[in-house]
Amino acid sequence: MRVSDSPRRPQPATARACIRIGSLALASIGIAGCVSGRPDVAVRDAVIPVPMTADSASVYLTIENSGGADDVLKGVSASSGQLAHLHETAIESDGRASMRAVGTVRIKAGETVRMEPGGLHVMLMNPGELADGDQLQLYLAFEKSGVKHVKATVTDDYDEVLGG
Ligand SMILES: [Cu+2]
Repeated sequence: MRVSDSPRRPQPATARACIRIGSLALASIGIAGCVSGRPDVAVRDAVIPVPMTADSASVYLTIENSGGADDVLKGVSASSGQLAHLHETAIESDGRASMRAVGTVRIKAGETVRMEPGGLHVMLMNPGELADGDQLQLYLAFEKSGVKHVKATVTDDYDEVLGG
C-alpha cells in the first residue's frame, strides 16, 4: 500500500504474462478435452430372475462405456411406474448378506460394469407377478449420456443366461 510504488509499473507486465499463460493453459485443456472425448454408454443383457414374491425383483444388466470419458449412472426407472433403486449386496461381518442403497455408479472410460448376484443390482419395488418371458422397459439416467433404455426379460433359468 505504499504510494511511492505506483510510478514503477512492473505489475501490469506480470499480469499480462499471466493472462497469456492462462489462455495457453485453457487452450491445451480444450485440446485435451477433444482428445479424451465423451462417454459412449450402452446397456445390455438386462435380465430379471423370476422373483420369489411380488414385492420386489432384482434386475441384473451390463453397462459398457466404450467412450473416452467417465459417466455416472444416477438412477433407474421402469416403464410400468414401479419404483426402482440402485442396490448393492454386501456380506456383513457375521456372514449374512444384506442390501444397501447406492446413490450413483461411476462407469469409467473403457470400463464395463456388470450387475450380478452378490453385487450391484437394480431393485424393482412391487413389480407384481412376473413370469418367465415377461419383459419390462427400464430407463437408466446417466449424467452425460442422458437416458438409455433397455428391455429386461424375466427368466426362470438365470444360470443359463449367465452361462453357468
Ligand atoms: Cu436389492
